Amino acid sequence: AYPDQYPQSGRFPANFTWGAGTAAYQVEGGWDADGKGASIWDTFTGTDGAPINPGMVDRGQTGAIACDSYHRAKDDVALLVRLGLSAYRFSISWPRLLPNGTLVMSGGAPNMPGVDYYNALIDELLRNRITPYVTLYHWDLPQALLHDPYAQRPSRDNWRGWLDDRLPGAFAQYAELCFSLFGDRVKHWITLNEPFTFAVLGHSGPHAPSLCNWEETLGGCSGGPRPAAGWDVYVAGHHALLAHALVAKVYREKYRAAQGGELGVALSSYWYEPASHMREDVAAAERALAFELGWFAQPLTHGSYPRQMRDKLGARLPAFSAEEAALLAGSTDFFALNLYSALLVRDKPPAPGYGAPGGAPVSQRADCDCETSASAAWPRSNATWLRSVPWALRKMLRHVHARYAPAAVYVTENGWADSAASFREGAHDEGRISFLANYTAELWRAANEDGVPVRGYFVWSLLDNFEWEHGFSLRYGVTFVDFHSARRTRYAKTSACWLRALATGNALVPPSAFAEGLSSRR
Ligand code: GBH
Repeated sequence: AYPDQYPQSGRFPANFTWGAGTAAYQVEGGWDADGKGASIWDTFTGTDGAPINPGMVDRGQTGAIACDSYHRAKDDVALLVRLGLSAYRFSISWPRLLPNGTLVMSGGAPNMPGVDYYNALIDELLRNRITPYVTLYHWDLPQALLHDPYAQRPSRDNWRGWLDDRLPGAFAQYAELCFSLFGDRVKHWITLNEPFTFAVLGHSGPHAPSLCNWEETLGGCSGGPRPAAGWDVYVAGHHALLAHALVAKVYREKYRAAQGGELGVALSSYWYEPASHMREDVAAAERALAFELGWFAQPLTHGSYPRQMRDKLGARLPAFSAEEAALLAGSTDFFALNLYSALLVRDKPPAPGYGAPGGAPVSQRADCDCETSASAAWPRSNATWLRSVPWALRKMLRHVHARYAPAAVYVTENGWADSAASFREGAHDEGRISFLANYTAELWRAANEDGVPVRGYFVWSLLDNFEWEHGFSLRYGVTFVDFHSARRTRYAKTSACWLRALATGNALVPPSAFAEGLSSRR
């Protein structure tokens, strides 16, 4: 429900950006169309014929076709137009442009059909006055940059993906290619989507390449003096930061003057709320935030890791050289926040012998010395991790404003999961409307009452799509996609209609007002 104390009306600042988001692997399909190379997700899901990493993706589903957006980009733009949105956040598939990861390994030139695809998408958006917000990396690393035992074609030079210190250079080369190809029309770049997620879930969890698990299969990950999960995630995160820093340097030195664009990194984090007023729990909640948001936000702002991380991790946390620190500090032009939910935090001292040889195994989650939980009062979505905690958005925005003082903030993702696979046009996804209405009310308060310089908000997602390890079982779209139809037919959910009212009115839309509008139109 929409609480009584929420504003019943409220305009957003003029020129506020309302958008929706997707990511290449989640919607494009066309996994090997027209010269595209395999990504680590193609391999991980078994699309390229490699053995599937057992049990990783729900029901063995893959993004081989997904929403077929590779062939239906015009339909997607038409949806955005119908929604009255002024911006579209999508990502570029690195192996669609560079099938083998680098220019040299890809024969010295980008894959032209891939270039054509993104040119056509960008031009179609601009023709419809929709501003592209382009993510360069949303987790689909070229398989060629990762030597792994499951790949059909192991990489030539034993690349180690994000654990490889050559990766930042390879990424900067790919990013520069994108600037030179599309930067005349794209002015908003998100270099990386959620480095936390791909560093942690990709190197100790259920996301590709799940390298730690694979090395475990080969006998490399279990115990020993260097337990991989406790080191690799921080190495991967470090390389992600260095990759962004290199890209920012290239953009500023060679493209910014001519193209006039801006760069950001989309950072995800729960809001962490102390479970009590006890000093230990308050400190634990700050620590939890430092280990998720601060891990990336502080280097990007100040060129250093949070004190709480350095204190706890010692040698497990890589260090920045003075030069790297200088490149990183202030390397974003806007703060991009993916915010969904919150957790309650209690202090939890480490198990005896934690991290010592033979002691309890280290993990990124355990490193924080926190115990987290969700309140039973927070409504559940169909995703276990995602409950509706609207005030989490306002608290997080205030925190970002106070701690990092960015010139501009965009909420680059916020959304709700349902799972009903049977509904059609007009289906009433009340849960999503309630979630979005409450969160946008908190967004409004942050902008109007707290002075946070919020410039835009992107719903996740434009479409139901391939939800990573959950396959197609979780649906985040304001648009329903019929994955059984050959055309991947799209149907507007009721939330699409609500979103249209929000975006075109540039003002809050309480669910009750929306319901009245709906029934009076019938
Ligand atoms: C976004 O991440 C992604 O950018 C997007 O691709 C995806 O479709 C969308 O979420 C919906 O899931 O056990 O606590 O580690 C959101 C951030 C980070 C939230 C990983 C879930 C895993 C649960 N996600 N997290 S946890």
